[in-house]
Amino acid sequence: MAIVASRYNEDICERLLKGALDALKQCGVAEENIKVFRVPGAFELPLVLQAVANTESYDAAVALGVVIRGETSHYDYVAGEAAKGVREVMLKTGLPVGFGLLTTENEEQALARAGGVHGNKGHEAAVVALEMVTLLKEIEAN
Ligand code: INI
Repeated sequence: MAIVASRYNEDICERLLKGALDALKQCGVAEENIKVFRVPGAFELPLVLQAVANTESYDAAVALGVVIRGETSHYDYVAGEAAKGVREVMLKTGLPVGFGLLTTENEEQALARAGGVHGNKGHEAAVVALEMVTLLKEIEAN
């Protein structure tokens, strides 16, 4: 399992990363089978996910990042392109990617989804990535 995590809004992203690592541990994934790659921001997630997919060494990946709306339209480009890019990598390479990218209006909303009252989207994304691995294997076996 590869985890690609953004450094932007790092404190919150670290909480997502902790959630993802906890989920993988709970699901029995050994630490030596988890590799964490860091990218500067969410915009860079797709390229690194594509590089991960191209190694053919990983069953799945988890994409983690936090995009918080600012005063300009930059948010829309970063969040939109990151989401489209992740989908494109999945469809072009067949690598399942758990999508743990928070896109929120403010820091409070992000914190609520990074181990706060709305759960931890990193944890959820990791569980989804594992579920997709099983599902794709099931389909291939039939
Ligand atoms: N990257 C993020 O992950 N979150 C943000 O909120 C953000 N904002 O607001 O600008 C952000 N920008 C950086 C972007 O992802 C790229 O790293 C940068 O544009 C260089 O390519």
